[in-house]
Order: sequence, then C-alpha cells, then structure tokens
Amino acid sequence: MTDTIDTDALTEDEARTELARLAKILEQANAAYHTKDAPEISDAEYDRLKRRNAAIEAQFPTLKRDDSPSDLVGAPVADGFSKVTHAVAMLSLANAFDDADVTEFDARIRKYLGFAADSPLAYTAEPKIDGLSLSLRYENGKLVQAATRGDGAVGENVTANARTIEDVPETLSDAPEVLEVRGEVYMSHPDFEALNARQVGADQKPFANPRNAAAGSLRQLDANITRARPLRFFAYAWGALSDPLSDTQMGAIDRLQTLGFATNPLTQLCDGPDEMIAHYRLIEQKRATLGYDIDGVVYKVNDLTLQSRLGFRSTTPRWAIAHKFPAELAWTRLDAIDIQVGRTGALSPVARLTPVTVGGVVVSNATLHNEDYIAGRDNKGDTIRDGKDIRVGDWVQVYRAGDVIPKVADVDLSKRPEGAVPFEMPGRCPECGSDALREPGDAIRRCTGGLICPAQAVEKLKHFVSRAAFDIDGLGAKQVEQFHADGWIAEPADIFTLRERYGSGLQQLKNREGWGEKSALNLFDAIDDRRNIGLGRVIFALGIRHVGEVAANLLATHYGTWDAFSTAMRAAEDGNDAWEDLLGIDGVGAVMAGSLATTFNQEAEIASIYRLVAHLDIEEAVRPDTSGSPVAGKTVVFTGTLEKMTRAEAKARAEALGAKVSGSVSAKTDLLVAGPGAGSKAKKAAELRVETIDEDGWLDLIEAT
Ligand code: D41
Repeated sequence: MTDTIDTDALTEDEARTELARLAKILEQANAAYHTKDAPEISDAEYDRLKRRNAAIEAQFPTLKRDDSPSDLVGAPVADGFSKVTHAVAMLSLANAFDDADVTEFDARIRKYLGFAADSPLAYTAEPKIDGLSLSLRYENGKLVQAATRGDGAVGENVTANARTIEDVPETLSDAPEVLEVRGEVYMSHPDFEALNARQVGADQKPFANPRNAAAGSLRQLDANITRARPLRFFAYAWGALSDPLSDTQMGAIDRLQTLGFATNPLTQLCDGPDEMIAHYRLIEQKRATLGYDIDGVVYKVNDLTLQSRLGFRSTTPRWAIAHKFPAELAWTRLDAIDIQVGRTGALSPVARLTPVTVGGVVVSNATLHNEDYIAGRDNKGDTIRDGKDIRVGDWVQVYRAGDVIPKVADVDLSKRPEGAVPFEMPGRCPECGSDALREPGDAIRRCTGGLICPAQAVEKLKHFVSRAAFDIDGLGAKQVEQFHADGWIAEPADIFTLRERYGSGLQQLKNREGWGEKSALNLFDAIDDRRNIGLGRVIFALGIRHVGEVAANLLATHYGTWDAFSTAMRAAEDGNDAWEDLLGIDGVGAVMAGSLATTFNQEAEIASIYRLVAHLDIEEAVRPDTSGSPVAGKTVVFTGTLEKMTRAEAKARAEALGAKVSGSVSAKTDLLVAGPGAGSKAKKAAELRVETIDEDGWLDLIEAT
C-alpha cells in the first residue's frame, strides 16, 4: 500500500494495517527527532503522515489505536511539548498556616452561604501530596490526553509519558463519556533513593528531592526515559465531565477509586474545624513514615452543590484550602548582605549564607526584605525578634515555606562575632548611583534613576519575557541579561526589532556563542508569534507597580481594548470620571489606581510603552463567556433582605454572568432586585422607572440560563 491511496477507498482491514504502519513510522520519526536530534523525515512529510493518520481515524473511529500517533507527544515542535488548553481551568489553592486560619476558613464559608454557626457543614481532609498536578482526559473510557497544570489555563501535553505510569489506567469501564481526572504525580522515598543511586552510578547529577525527580521524569521528551522512572499518581479532583461522579466530594473520590484510580487512604470526612485540625495532627504524626512527601492537608467542602454555589475567586476556589505544615528551619552563618535592585527600583537586601540544607534543598541566599526588617522592626514600626538586629557574621535561622524564597527568621546573639557592625542601607543605588530614597510610610528604599538605571531596565525586561507576560520561547532571563549587557536591547520594544538588526549582516545572532542557525531563526519566529497578544498579558508585562497578573486581567476585561485602556489611564486623575471608573473595578484600589495614573503620565515611560505597542497587534480581552446570559452588561442593584443567598453570593453570581453590581440606584441601573425591607432604593427605582423584581424573580431569571 502506498501513501498516495485516497483514504476514502480503504477497506476496514486495509485501514487497520495502514494505521499500524503509520503508528510505527511516526513513532520512529519521533524517537529520532527527540533522542538523536537527527530527524529522519522532513517536518512536512511528518505532518503529511500525521494528517493521513487522522483522516483514517476520522473515517474508522473504532480502529483508533491505543498508541495512536494523534495522541503522541512531540509533534515536531522546536523544543518541548505541545500545549494543551485545559477544558476546565486547573485552579490553585489558598493557604492556611495555623489553626486560626482553618477556623476562619469555615467562618468565611458560613458567612458567604448564610449558614448559622451551628448548622451542619462537612469537609473532606486529605494529605497534600508534594508532587506535580496532572490532568488525564478519558473519552469513552480511553485515555486520550494527559497534560501538566502549566499556568492553570494551558499546560503541556505529556500523554506518552503519563501512559508509562502504572497508577494511570489506560482504559476505564463504566466511566462517563468524558472524564478528566486530576491528581498528583509523585515519587516514593524508596524509588527516589534508588533512582539517585543509579544517577550517581551513571555519573549523572542526583535530584535534590522527590518532587524535582518526579517533575524531571514526567517532563522527559523521550517517554522511554519516563518509563524507567517509577512515578505514581493519586487522584483527588476532576475537570470536564459529561455526567456527575457523585453529589459529594467524598462520593466522587470513592467513585474515582472504583474506576481504578489510586486515592489517598488518609482522606477523611470531618464535621467542622475541630475534626479537621485533629485530622491534620494525625497526618502530621504519620508524615515521616508515609513513604512519600506531603506538605500539608487539603480541606474541601463536601457537598458539591455548595462547592458550586461558593465558586472561585480569580484563581482559587472558595471551597478549598491547603493547611500547610510549618516551614523547616536551619541555622547557618550570614556571610554578606548584597543589595539587589528590582524592576520598580526597590533596593532589596539579600542574605548570602554559608550553604545549608533546609527541607531537602540547599539554601545559600535568603531575602531580608528591607532595612527595617534587618534592624528588628516590621512594616508598622513595631518590634520584631525582640528588637534584635541582623549583622554580617551572625548566626541566623533560615526557613523555607513552599516554593518561595527562603527567609531569615531569627538571629543568635550569643554567637555574634566581636566587631560585627549594624547594617547600613546605602543612600545611593549601587547600580546607577542615583539617590535611593524612602517615601514616608514606605519601608522600601527606591532608586530614583527610573529608566536610566540599568538594573531596573534589566529587571523590567526579565519581567516582560516572564511566563505570565510575553513568555517568548528561547528568550528567558539569562538571554535578556546578555542582550542587555551587549547593548542589543534596552527596552521591551527593542525585542521586536532583533530580527531586523541581528537576523543578517556582520553581527548576526546565529554567530553568537550558544546560538546557531536554527535557534536564532526559532527565536525570531517565537518573537513574531508574540506580536499578536492578549491585552491582559500586555498590561501585566509593563511591570507597573502594584499591577499583578490578576489585576492586569481585571483591567483588560474592564476596558476591552488597548486604546480604551491607555486613553483612560492617561485621563485618570484623582477625582475625575476616568479615575472613578477605574476605582469602580472590583479589585482595584486607590494605590493601584495611583500607580497606573502616575506611570501613564510620565513622558519617558509613556514614550517607551508606545514604542512597544507600535510593534504589537493587541487582541481584545476575552470577557467571561456570558453568551445567553440575560444580565450580561447590565447594571444590577440588590437591596433589602435576601433569603436564599447572601449578598456576597448574589454579587459574585451576577458578576460571573457578566452583570455589573452597583451599591446605589441611578439612571444607569438596569435592574433592582428587592427583598423584604427594601426602602429608599426601591422608591428611587420606581421614580426612575427601573425594572424591579424580587429574589425569586431573580433566581428564575438567572436559572433560565
Ligand atoms: O495533594 C495535593 N497536592 C492536592 C492538590 C490535593 N489533594 N487537592 C487539590 N485540590 C485542588 C482543587 C481544590 C483546586 C481541585 C490540589 C490542588 N487543587 C492543586 N494542586 C496544585 C495546584 C492546585
């Protein structure tokens, strides 16, 4: 049989044989591409064979092979895995650090739902596995795709690798038609020790901890390497579903177990904070003998109807929280204090430490926050560490909590060397020599050099290319630093003229050390790919003080287009309409608004921003999908007593449906939802002829969606 045969003409037997042949060729091509870095067939030929395979599968869906090349990782993308957009976003977890945080979590949920302190409310409690999350998609009981969490919205396609994990079933019986199972991939302690022994035996670097080993193993481009690494998987959640698994969290976990997934045996139902905390203590006690790493306990509201009523805030569900174990501590010597200059000019003192192992990771740097912290005062000027200051030469206690930068907690004065002197923060920027000043009420000293400070420029550029910003393949912090040092790029706009300036001619990128023909072309292409970019990313990438990723996305959805956003920012001035509109965004406060307005009114800044924007085609912000929502774009006011939900819940649900919720009735109000006891607002609405409905009317209206 030849490739030129029209797939339409194939008999079922021929199709089966042909699919087997294509699977073999494509698998070989993949292996050659990824492991030997020496492709055996051209990209075009590869694509053609893959399309042919897909065409036959479409015609004979029942013949699709378990090892179908359609699901194989590693279409010939330049480097790394192909991307997968999660059908349902993978959220993250908020943290609780002590018992009081757990009690508050319960109180917050009760308040939101309008539950009395004594009405029953059950939670599940389970160990928080210290691995990496994975989403497995099953269609008609067959594993069709596995993806890492990535940034929660888009992950990496690691299907071929996931298939090598024993705890990941290839097929399920009696499963919903579509089922996305989510859980944690991890490596057990004995498997980790054995792997590291093999690594050392083969003159390879050992892994620092089981989590890194699991991550390194799952993200292997060659699935055969993953196969040789003993990974495990606990299921704890789900994404897209064609039918519900159960009506409770516990029931759903049991169902996942029945379907053939490993679930954690320490998962337990608790009737409230006291039982949750008791279970936390029990898990903490067992921690050392479990045989795998955990870093806390996760609590989830058990009733799935309540979970959906509670919903989520930006990236974390309101119905779940991770109660973390206390951070691990270690003592070591403080060798020096260096000053780093950040993208907003903040001078940050960094502790250089005699390397010490803290919770399985070697720590040699820690943050010291600011000069007050070093002197023994917190942000409010109150005494910390009993007022003990920190000096070079001191013995300090460092701790590491989660993935964050290690911190210095304490100092041992009995070991202070003679002649140690109090630390003094420089009054000038160590990078550009400009004055470094503290504004009243700010604990941070800042370089006033602005755009002339090379450290600020580099940090701005690093932020610009970071994952949540422009995320340009092949252009990371290291490359940006080098390009900046060599004068190739001074500001973000310069990235977009790199091809023009260094794509050919005497000083070519491909001739630089560490670069070649292919990597240079890939970089230019990756940059071109990003000329078309979402508004939220652009706003975040500008690196404006106080404007993080969540805020950038709020601004993007509020203003919709770059023009609307930038015009409003230029116009915003304390008290005017643009300013009030900006402050009206839920999640934007006066400090952030001030920072935005200041940035857009500095001529040098704005010129730099416009030089950048000239290279871009900025997409309109995607508003939440409220198609079919009867209240999208409408301004709604709630008044009086609501009986079936709390005010907070009503507001959150209205906003999720695309409505704007306001506190007062005006000519702009579209709808008033009035419960018993509605007073002046109902009167004003009647005067203005604003449509008014009661709580049941509101529920009928939104439930019709
Ligand atoms: O064991 C874990 N690491 C774990 C992580 C867990 N047992 N449950 C989790 N539940 C969630 C939600 C509530 C959002 C479904 C999680 C995570 N998320 C999670 N892990 C990493 C990011 C989010």
